[in-house]
Amino acid sequence: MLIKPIILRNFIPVLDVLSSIIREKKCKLRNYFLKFRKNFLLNTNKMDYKLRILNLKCYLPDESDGDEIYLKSNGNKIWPTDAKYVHIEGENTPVKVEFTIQKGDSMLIELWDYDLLSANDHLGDLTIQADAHGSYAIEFTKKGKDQSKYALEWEIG
Ligand SMILES: [Ca+2]
Ligand SMILES: [Ca+2]
Repeated sequence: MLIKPIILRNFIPVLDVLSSIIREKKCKLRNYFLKFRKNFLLNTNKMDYKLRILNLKCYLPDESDGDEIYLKSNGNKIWPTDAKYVHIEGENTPVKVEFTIQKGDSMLIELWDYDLLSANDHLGDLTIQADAHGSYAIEFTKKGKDQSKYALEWEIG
């Protein structure tokens, strides 16, 4: 009859170790769950928007015989896609480029004039802010002392 308590007593440290392992695993599981929940919430708050750049409006070109215009974003040329530039003299020019943009994100658009004999002119910048669906038009903020006046029209859907 004495054997039983002795065996049981020897088991106690084993049980302690087991219970601490279980506690630790539970903690890891809980952390994993919390991390998953956080990522899930982050992902559901993100939303893809479709950005369509519609038109480039020129009210006044920089050069008297018109500008050789192209658009850049993040260091890359985004328009025109099939030529070096588009010759613009003061008109409404369809741009028709599309991007996927996430809600809340912004995109800086640079307006450039190509020059054959000198460095290209950075005519202006504007920021597209993807906050809500709708149609927008903003004038480029000028970078230099040129006389140009351009605006961009886009749509977020
Ligand atoms: Ca120029
Ligand atoms: Ca030029």
